[in-house]
Amino acid sequence: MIKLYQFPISHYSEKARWALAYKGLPYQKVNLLPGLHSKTTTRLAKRSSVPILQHEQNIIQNSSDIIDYLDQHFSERPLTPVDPAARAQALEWENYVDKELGPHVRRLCYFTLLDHPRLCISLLGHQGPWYGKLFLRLIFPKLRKLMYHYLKISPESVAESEQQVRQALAKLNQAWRHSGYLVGDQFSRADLAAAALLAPLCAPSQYGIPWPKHYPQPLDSLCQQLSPQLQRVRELYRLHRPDS
Ligand SMILES: N[C@@H](CCC(=O)N[C@@H](CS)C(=O)NCC(=O)O)C(=O)O
Repeated sequence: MIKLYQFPISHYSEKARWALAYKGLPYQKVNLLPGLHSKTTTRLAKRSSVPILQHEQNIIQNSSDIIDYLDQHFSERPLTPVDPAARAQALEWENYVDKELGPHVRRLCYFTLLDHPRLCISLLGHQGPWYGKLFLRLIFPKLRKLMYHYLKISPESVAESEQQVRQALAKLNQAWRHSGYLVGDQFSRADLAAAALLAPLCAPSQYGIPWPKHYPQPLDSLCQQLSPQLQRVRELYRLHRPDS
């Protein structure tokens, strides 16, 4: 049985969920609670981050390593192109969005969410342990401070992140214009990574989180403004993201 240690809210976890769903692989989700997760994750792997995949004796941490592993062990519906040049291109896109997009989307979201404890707790504690939301309520002021520190949230960094997300969206949309896919004319891990890491800005239902109808401000305005540039993300979800 495959197990995925994850946070339902995490967009890097969503990369792994999407890869598993795309391949039609059954798996068990182990939903950890942010703040208490590192007890479990550091017992399993080197770093504290999720996602972590457990399969037979193997433990794989890091979303791109998880996609590598799944393609190596479950070759049907590959996400990594076979042609070496296309493969290199897909990995380059994935590395770009992992490093230059994911952290900025996350910072923009938490900048708003951390000012709205009820909503934030309902997302962070979604489908976690029974005591999760109570625990998060009790530690929220401390958690908020820690997350501000961990995500390096400040007015300057938030402005910079908005700029980075706009730039990345322009670059992705330029590339998507040719065939609708980042590499050749087929869906690959490049599209999966870009769409999963942008998903919190357009709240697709397949992500599996009870998104609010509208985010509080200023995140809602930003999402409204970016909505036309997120069109391909919504399409990729519709075309290639099965429910899981
Ligand atoms: N490069 C990693 C990034 C994973 C990551 O940043 N995970 C966050 C959640 S979105 C996390 O686990 N943060 C808590 C921690 O690092 O302890 C990947 O692709 O898996």
